[in-house]
Amino acid sequence: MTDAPTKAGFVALIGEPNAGKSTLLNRMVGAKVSIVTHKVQTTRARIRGVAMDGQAQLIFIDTPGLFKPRRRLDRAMVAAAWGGAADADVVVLMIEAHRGMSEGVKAILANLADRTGKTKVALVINKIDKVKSEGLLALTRDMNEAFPFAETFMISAERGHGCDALRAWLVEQVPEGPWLYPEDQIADLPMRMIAAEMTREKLTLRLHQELPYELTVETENWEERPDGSARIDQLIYVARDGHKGIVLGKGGETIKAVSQAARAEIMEFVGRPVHLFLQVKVRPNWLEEKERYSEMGLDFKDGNT
Ligand SMILES: Nc1nc2c(ncn2[C@@H]2O[C@H](COP(=O)(O)OP(=O)(O)OP(=O)(O)O)[C@@H](O)[C@H]2O)c(=O)[nH]1
Ligand SMILES: [Mg+2]
Repeated sequence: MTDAPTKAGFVALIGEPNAGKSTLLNRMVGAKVSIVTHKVQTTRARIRGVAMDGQAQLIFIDTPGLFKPRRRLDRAMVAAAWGGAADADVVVLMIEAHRGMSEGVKAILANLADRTGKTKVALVINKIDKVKSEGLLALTRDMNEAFPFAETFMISAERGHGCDALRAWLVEQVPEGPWLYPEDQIADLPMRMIAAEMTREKLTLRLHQELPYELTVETENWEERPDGSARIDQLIYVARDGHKGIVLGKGGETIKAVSQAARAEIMEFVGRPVHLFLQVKVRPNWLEEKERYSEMGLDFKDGNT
């Protein structure tokens, strides 16, 4: 085994919002590096997670969901998703078993050949735990008639079914070559950004409707203390006055619960005590500010990609 040559390559995960891309990335990496919620448009930027499999290193690129962009943030997210696909050695298109060939999936298929060129694309039908198996054959056939997928997998990213077969196939696809990340590195996002994402996940889980979309979280300050703990200050930007009150909650109870949940998760990730301080700021124009985008790792541009 150790005599086998090393391999390394990039696997881009694309699909509609909520398909389960981040769930699959976390499963492959074996740790939570990308946030997951039941809401659409959770992932905003390209997030890389590194998975080791014997002598092979698979670098999974999680991308924001592909959908019809309307606003600037939408456009930046969709551009980041297609950009991730363009950079990869293998592309994985994830669809949801119970939703099948939706309008959104058809829209992705229409662009897939142009965007992926000669790169191999695998079809991954996710959430098979939600459906009876009979329908899956017809879905597989229809999808493969619409696009020449290199392979089709049926999985449950959440429960793990089918994930080993997918991983083994991906290992076969990536080229021989030196590893691109140290063996023990699992993500290439800076810690301050992962910590901000964890807080954004807790906010998204607690807040309703459009609000999660209208806020962003940034780590302002990260201070290592002599006692081995870390003090982390984060800013939550909201676009409207009224949103600040909602984020704080009655008597500050919402922000308190968010802070506790985020702190616990950040602490588990960094493996030492964390003191987390959250502050909410109203910034009506943050969705149009270049700096907010660079903090999220997105390009600030107005193209119609
Ligand atoms: N039942 C079931 N639910 C799943 C499965 N995989 C993911 N989910 C759920 O689907 C929802 C969306 O998962 P995400 O991983 O955030 O989806 P995503 O594709 O990254 O979504 P965006 O970041 O918004 O594009 C979450 O509630 C997951 O728990 C699965 O195999 N079965
Ligand atoms: Mg995601």
